[in-house]
This record gives sequence, C-alpha cells and structure tokens, in this order.
Amino acid sequence: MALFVALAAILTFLTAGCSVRGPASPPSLQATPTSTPTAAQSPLPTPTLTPRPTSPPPRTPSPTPTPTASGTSASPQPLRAMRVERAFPALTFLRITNLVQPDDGSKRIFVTEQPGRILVFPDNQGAAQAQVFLDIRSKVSEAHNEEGLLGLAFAPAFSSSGHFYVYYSAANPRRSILSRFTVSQADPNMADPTSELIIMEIPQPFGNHNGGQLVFGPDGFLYIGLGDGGGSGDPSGNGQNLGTLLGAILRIDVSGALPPQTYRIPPDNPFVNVAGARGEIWAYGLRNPWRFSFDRATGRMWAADVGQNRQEETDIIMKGGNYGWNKMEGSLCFSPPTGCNTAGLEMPVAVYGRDDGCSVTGGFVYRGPGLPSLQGAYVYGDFCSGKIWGLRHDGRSVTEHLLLVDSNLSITSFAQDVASNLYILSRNEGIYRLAPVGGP
Ligand SMILES: [Ca+2]
Repeated sequence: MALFVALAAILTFLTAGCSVRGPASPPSLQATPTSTPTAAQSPLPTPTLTPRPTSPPPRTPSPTPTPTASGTSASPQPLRAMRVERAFPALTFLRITNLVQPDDGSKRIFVTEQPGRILVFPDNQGAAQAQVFLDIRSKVSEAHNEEGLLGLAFAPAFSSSGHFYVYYSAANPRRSILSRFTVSQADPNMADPTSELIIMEIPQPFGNHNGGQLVFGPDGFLYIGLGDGGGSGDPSGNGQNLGTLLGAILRIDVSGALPPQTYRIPPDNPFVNVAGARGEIWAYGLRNPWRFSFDRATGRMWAADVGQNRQEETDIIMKGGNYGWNKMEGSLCFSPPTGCNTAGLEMPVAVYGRDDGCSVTGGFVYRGPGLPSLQGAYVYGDFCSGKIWGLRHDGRSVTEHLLLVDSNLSITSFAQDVASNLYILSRNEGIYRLAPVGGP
C-alpha cells in the first residue's frame, strides 16, 4: 500500500500542474509512429572522453544541430518493438535518480538516490550489493517531492582529480546547490564527506521544477538544467527572463576558475555581452528540463521539457535558443492562450499529449553495441505512463518515430554507461534495459 501511496504522491507532484487534461495535440506532432526511415545517418566513431587542457578552454565543437551530410549511406535498421528487462537484478534503490559511470577504467557504476545518497557497485550484472559512496542526506531537503539529490557528473579528469559534482535541494532558504566533492584519498569507493566545495547556489521560489541535470559536454564544460522556479504557469516569468538562471540550461567552466571564483563563464557563451542577461545561460525558455544529454557521435544536445497541462516536449538544444516557455507549452500557445508571438522561438522536435503520459523524461541517442535497430535513435519516455519511444532525426525533421514499449516503469531517468549501453531507471525498483521482442 505504501508504494501505491508514494506513487500517487509522485504523480501529483512530478507532473506539477499536469492534472488538467488538455485537448489532443495536433496529429502531425503527436509522438506516435510515423514514417519509415529515410535518413542516411551513419554512426560515427564514439569519441572517448579525455581530460580537458587547463587553459585556455577549447572552442566549443558546437552542440548545434547541423543538417546531416554524413557521407556514407548505410541506412539504420528500422525501429522495432522492444521489451524491458531488469539489469543488475540483485540491486534495488530508494527513489533512484541517476546512474553514471566515470570513464576512469575502474568498471564501476554510481547511482544516486533522491534522499541524498550515492551508491557504487561493480559493472557486473551479477553485482550482489552496492555500497555507500557518499551520504549527504543531512544536507538534502526533500520537503517537496521534486526536491532531493537530482544530479551527478564526474569531472572529465576524474581519474586524476577525484572530483565529481552533485546538484541537490536544500532548505532555509529553499535553494538548489551545485557542489564539488572529492574522492577519499584512502578508499576510491568512498567520497570524502568533508570535501564539499559549493560552486553555485540558486534560490528556488517553489519546491517544484528544480531541473537538476548535470552533464559535462564534449567541450569539457559543465551543463546544468534549471526549471522555471516552480509554481504553476511560471508566475514570475522566469522562462523568458534572461536576467535569471531559472528556466534555462547553463554552461560553466568549473576547471578554469581561479579561487575564490568557483567557476568561470566561457567567453563564447551566447549572452555574455548582453546587457541584463546572465552569462551562464546557454539556452532558455524551459519549464523543467528533466534530463538532457549529448549524442556521443554528433555532439548534438537533446532535452526533454516537462509540460504544464497539455504537452510534453522533446527539443534539440542550440546555443542561445529560446524554447518558448511560458509563451508556449510544446507546440501550443500558453500565454496568451491563443495568438502567441512565436517569432524567434525554437519549436520542439516532438510532443505528446495527455493520452500518452504526463511527465517526459529525456534519454539518449543510442550508440550502444547490442541493439542495432536503435542505432542513432533518440530514446525517451514518460514517467507516468512508462511508455518509451525512439525517434530518428536527420538534422531537419523527424524521419522515424515509434512507441518502442508501453512499460510499467516509473521512469525517473535514462542512463548511459561508458560503453554506451542504455539503462532505464524505475523509481522505487531499480535498473532496467531494453531488449528486442522475440530475440535479437
Ligand atoms: Ca518549448
């Protein structure tokens, strides 16, 4: 029973204002199966993560979508139906929020639990137990159900620096904290709990829409997802306000900072020299970007933005892009409800309505070894419905889009290991993966 009560509570808050059932979305933009694949997008070699030179920072290999002219003509296999199966079946977690594998050769996997623990276990499907790597439950606030330990990213030079970054909620006053911690000198499977260096604190007006994604880009900079500050409908207009960090994806340099600075703003960020704008902002107009990722082959950034009442959206994030909230919710006008001015706004790649779920969870472009039909496809899902979709995009438009599986999972996140295997995290259970229906 407790589980059901907990799940009901989660649904009401994670969706935060999603309770009103809106009209169906335009059929052309519905996240439903569409055409057969036409794009000839060849998988490129997977770049390995390498420590970034200290200074000056390298130029951004623009995570900007470019029309595909990828050279070869090997067509991917068409998307096909999948099923979900348990991974690491002996391991269960309490409100799992992230799974991350550092590229340090240690073959370990790290998982975050929303109340404030990081656990570590060997990358072995037979792993019998996970051990506590860091416990910051005393620092983490879960006063609101969307608060907690939400993000984890290992520094690109983790194997030499021992640095990793976390994003969590704190109380009194309510805020989000981005911190760096360091691995213990004595035990690589323990973090030093006294090593916290606070990089950034962001006041949060409400308990919901905290964002929380942390990812190091292929450029070595740290990208951070921030929601609009919560409430309903973005009451302070944070999404369209470049003067606040809320409602945006940030890009900062945490390795090139000179103390007492804790980070520096990359000089090629899009709003660095714009009066009244925060230089940390990479893209804005977001409501609650619940997970984003970089395609390991193309460097393109994909994000999910959780909707208000009617539509959940998938975006390709471009430098300086305005993703519309709260003028628009997905492909629909929000404020004003009709006749909104869409000039200068980036439209979503795909949307779905309340018939298919209520809170989108962004995933990854699959570049893994085991599922050829998913090669090069962006995989994402819905927390409430458990549906998981795959889509292909040729740089201009969606060329293939399929409901891969209608699962029973409460999908808090997707994850990708060093070898690009894809995982699905189900809130109070554990780790899952996709497998072909009827064998490979
Ligand atoms: Ca949008």
